[in-house]
Amino acid sequence: IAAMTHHSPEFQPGNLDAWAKAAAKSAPGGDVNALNWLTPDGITVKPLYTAADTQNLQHTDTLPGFEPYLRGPQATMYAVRPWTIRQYAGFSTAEESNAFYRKALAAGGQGVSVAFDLATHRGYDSDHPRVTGDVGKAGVAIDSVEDMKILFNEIPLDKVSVSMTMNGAVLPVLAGYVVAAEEQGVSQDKLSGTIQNDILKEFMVRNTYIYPPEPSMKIIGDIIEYTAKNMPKFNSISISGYHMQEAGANQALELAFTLADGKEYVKTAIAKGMDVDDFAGRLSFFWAIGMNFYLEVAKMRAARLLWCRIMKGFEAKKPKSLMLRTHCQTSGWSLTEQDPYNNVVRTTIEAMAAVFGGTQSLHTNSFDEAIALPTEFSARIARNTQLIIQEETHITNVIDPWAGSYMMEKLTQDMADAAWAIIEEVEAMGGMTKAVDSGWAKLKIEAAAAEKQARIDSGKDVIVGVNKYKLKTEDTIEARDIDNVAVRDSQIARLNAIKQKRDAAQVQQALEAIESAAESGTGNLLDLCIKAVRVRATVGEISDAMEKSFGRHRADTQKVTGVYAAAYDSAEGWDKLKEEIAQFATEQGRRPRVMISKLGQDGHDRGAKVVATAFADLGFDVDMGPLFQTPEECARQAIENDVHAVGVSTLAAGHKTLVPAIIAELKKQGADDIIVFVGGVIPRQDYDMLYEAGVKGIYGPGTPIPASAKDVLEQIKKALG
Ligand code: 3CP
Repeated sequence: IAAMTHHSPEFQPGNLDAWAKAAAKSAPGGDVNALNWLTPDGITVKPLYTAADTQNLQHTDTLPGFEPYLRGPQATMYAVRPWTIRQYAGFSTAEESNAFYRKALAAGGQGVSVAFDLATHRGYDSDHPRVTGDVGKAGVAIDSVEDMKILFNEIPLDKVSVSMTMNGAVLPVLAGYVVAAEEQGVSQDKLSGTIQNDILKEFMVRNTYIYPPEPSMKIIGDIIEYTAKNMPKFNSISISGYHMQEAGANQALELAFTLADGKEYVKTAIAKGMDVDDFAGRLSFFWAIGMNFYLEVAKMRAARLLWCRIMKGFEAKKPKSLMLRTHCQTSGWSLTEQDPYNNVVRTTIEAMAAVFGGTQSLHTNSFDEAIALPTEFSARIARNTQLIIQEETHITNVIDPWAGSYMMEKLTQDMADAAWAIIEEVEAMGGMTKAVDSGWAKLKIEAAAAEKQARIDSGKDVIVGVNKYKLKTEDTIEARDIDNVAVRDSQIARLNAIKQKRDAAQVQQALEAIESAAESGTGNLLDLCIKAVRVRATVGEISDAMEKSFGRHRADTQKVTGVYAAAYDSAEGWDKLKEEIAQFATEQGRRPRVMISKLGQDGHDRGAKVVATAFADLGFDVDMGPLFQTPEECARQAIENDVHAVGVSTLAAGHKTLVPAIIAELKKQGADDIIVFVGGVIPRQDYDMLYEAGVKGIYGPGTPIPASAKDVLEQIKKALG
């Protein structure tokens, strides 16, 4: 029988040489190699894989639940318990967000994931003058434990696991959650959940830091220490590659930098005198899952392989210390404003990659997120995407179903090798803190982002509905709008009420204890913050107490050059535009000068950086405003630098407040000849309002940069008469 099956008379299988000859007949230029895809990570993906590709791989005979956990951290994975459906949400007030969570849990959501507003992230109370445009936008406003208690009202914190995406104001927020639970009758040892608490990536990409790197790392050490001792079920950190990919990193870069960040946190905790096995089991990870389907599955498998290798390097012994557990979120960046229902399809494909990759928890984006915060309707479709995969498809019955695929096994190894090479490069620099401090890591990601944008703008990378198969007219869809003024007013009223009722002397004492611990480096800061929150100290007050000795971090605004131009290879329009800009310079005696600015607490600067790079490559004189400017500061800098135009990049829904404010400031400071244009995430229904306020150009997601640059040049010329 064996002989019969091996030499089946039913077919003649052919061999690789014969295949190459047959394939060459239809391959471009008769060359099979022309069918290879060189990924942005530098990995060659071939059109065909065979047993020869997996012959020497060590990991292919391993099992789920066993070292190196490549096939999954649990022996049974989804066959026993599928991943947690954990949808990231939060907006406006604690009352509204609480109502949203409760409805979501009742409709199939399985965990809570809190999005805080940018004022909270950056450690400001809602009454701070720097955050007028940010309160309640892009997340919920939290000023004190009273807000936290409302946020979790009737959500049993001993049963529902809660993830909190917080990095800057991580101490007062985590303390607020602990005290809210305490006042619900739930002790610390029963709390299960995760705090993001990953500051290194903030300095690279997300920018919601408060303090400089060194004290920030001390805070992380204190949190790992406190939770290991008192909150054994709580994941002390969610080491995140997500924001790196969102900022432009390819998969290998995301994987490498994230694992290297993880190494740095492990070193920090060990340096505090902790035993690696006492905390490593509660380190968790977070990946972005974009449209490179095969690469994403391979990335997740490779991540587990490498983390096990890294942790063995630290001599970790417990299985939980060696296994990488992760949350995933489908890519927000991959969503398009154009033809937005396509985003349901994109998100489904990405969710499948996360599931095939073996995620422990998943957020699927809503289709309208390139436009605004999700509506009830879009959030339902997003959640149902996961419920359908879990309950209708039978995908969950098989563990690590891509195992044994020649392609997937080889790609997993290739991805691991590509990332490991970068990790070694980082190690040679002295570790991730150094790589981040020097700006090297950030520039690597920004260069990848500029290259990607150039590939899209020149049509090499296809995005349906954006640079191919475009609709002639777009229907507007319903978008959620937050009345930021009303949220701010109600937050300020509650803050004032708390300040009147509490014992001021107790608060003062608790804040002084934090201040002196920050100063001396002794004592556990989370422990002290919990004590301060109990007596009703606010997020802003606690953050200020530490800022007194830690200081506030200011980032350099370096930018890459030449990368966009090198990757943009549709020369025709490009060269003509460069000539027009050169001609402008001849006529005016100087090049057109633009200032690209970020206003308010929105630190998402991928778009701003890519635009700045591309405009500079075209011949504009480009100033990059620092992050977190107020309109008044921005206007002053624009006038001092004598720019022709200010381009505001806005991604966190602050545009309706901040854009009219910058125009008013320019006028007030006597410079209404400086034109203002806006780019980023702006619902169509807000366009008229912005034009009426005096904006000269609005460039939404998907606008090719050369097109916006040409328009800006025209507007500058018009303004000059
Ligand atoms: C699971 N369990 C099992 C099995 N599966 N036990 C036996 N057999 C199985 N097959 C057990 C686990 O060991 C665990 O128990 C428990 O069930 C829960 O499973 P889990 O896999 O740990 O799942 P979960 O509690 O959901 O935790 C998932 C991780 C956590 C570990 C990833 O960190 C997490 O929830 N992260 C979410 C992070 C997040 O939502 N971030 C939002 C970012 P034990 O614990 O007892 O072992 S939103 C950012 C958006 C962009 C921005 O930043 O702006």
